[in-house]
Amino acid sequence: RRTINVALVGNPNCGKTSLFNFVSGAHERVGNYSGVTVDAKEGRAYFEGYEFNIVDLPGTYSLSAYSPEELYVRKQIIDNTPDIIINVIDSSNLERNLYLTTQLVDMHLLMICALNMFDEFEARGDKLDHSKLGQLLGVPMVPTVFKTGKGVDLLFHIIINMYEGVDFLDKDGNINPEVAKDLQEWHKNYENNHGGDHAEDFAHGDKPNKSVYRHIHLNHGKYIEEGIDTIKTELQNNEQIRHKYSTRYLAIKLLEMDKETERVVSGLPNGKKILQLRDETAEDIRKDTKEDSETAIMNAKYGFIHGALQEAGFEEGKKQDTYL
Ligand code: GDP
Ligand code: MG
Ligand code: K
Repeated sequence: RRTINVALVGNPNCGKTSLFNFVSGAHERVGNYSGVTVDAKEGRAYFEGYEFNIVDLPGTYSLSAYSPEELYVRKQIIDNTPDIIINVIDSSNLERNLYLTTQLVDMHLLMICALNMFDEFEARGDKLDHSKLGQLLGVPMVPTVFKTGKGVDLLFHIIINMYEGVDFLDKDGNINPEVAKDLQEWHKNYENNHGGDHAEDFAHGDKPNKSVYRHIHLNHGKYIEEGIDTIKTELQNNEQIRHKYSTRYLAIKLLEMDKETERVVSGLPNGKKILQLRDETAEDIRKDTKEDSETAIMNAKYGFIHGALQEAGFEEGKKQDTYL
C-alpha cells in the first residue's frame, strides 16, 4: 500500500483540525480561537487504497521567521518534505488567507487549496470563480466544509491524482491525456453522485483545465524580480542548497531580510557574496520602489492577490450578521 505524506497548513481557525479529525477519526480539540494547536499532530487516513500520513500544523498567517509557529511550520515543510500540502483557506477571509498561499507558492511545493467554510461563503452569497483563481495561482482549489466533511472526497481524490501525476505534465506543461481522461471520468461520476456543484469546476465542459496544475512564479514586478534573479543565480552555485530548497524561495526570503535564511546562507562557501548581493539588490529595490524590499514584496503579493480575486470575479454578498 502506498503512503502519501500530507501536511495541513493554514491560518489559525480555518478548519485544519476539523479536517484532521474528520479524515483520521481523531478527536483533537477544535477551537474557536487561535493557538489551540501548539505543535504538530499526526494521524492516519485511508482513501481509495492509499494510506495518508497527515500532519496538522500550527496555524500561521505567514511564513516569515517572526514567531515560533511560523518557523516551526517552515521547518516541518522543508525538513520533513511532505508529498503534498493542503493549504486550508477560510473563504470568509480570502485576501488574508491567500497571503500565506502566495508564500507557499514561492516554496514550489505540490499543493492543493481547500476553500473551507464554503457553507458560510454560500450563505452570504459571495461569488468567486474558484477554478479561475486556481489557475491564476497554479493550485487546484476545492470548496469544502470540514465541519461536515463536504468536499473531502473530492479533495483526496485530486490529491491522489496529483501525487501519481509526477509526469502528468508533458514538456509544454500540458496535462497528460490519460490523467486528464481519468480526472474527467471521475468528476463526471462525482457530479452525478453529489448533485453536481463542485464536480463541474474541475471538468469545465469537455476538458479539465490544464493550467490548474502548472506551477507559477508569482510576479512581484520588474525590480523585485530582477533582484530575485540576481540572488538566485548565485545561490544556484551550491549543490546542497539546490537540492533542498527552491532557490527562488530563498532569494525572496533573503530580500525579506529573513534571519533564519541569512543564517543558512552565511554558512555557505559563497555566503558572504550572496548576502552582499542581497544588500545591493535590496538597495536597488528601495531606490526604485521607494519601499524597503520586505515591504515591497509584501505589497506585491497583496497586489497580486487583489488582481487575481478581481479576475476571478470575487464579490462579497451580504455581510454576515454579527451577534454579540
Ligand atoms: P484550525 O485552527 O485551523 O485547526 O480550525 P478548527 O478546525 O479548530 O476550526 C475552527 C472553528 O471553525 C471550529 O469552531 C470549527 O467547528 C469551525 N469550522 C471548521 N470548518 C468549518 C466549515 O467548513 N464551516 C463552518 N461553518 N465552520 C467550520
Ligand atoms: Mg487546529
Ligand atoms: K470538480
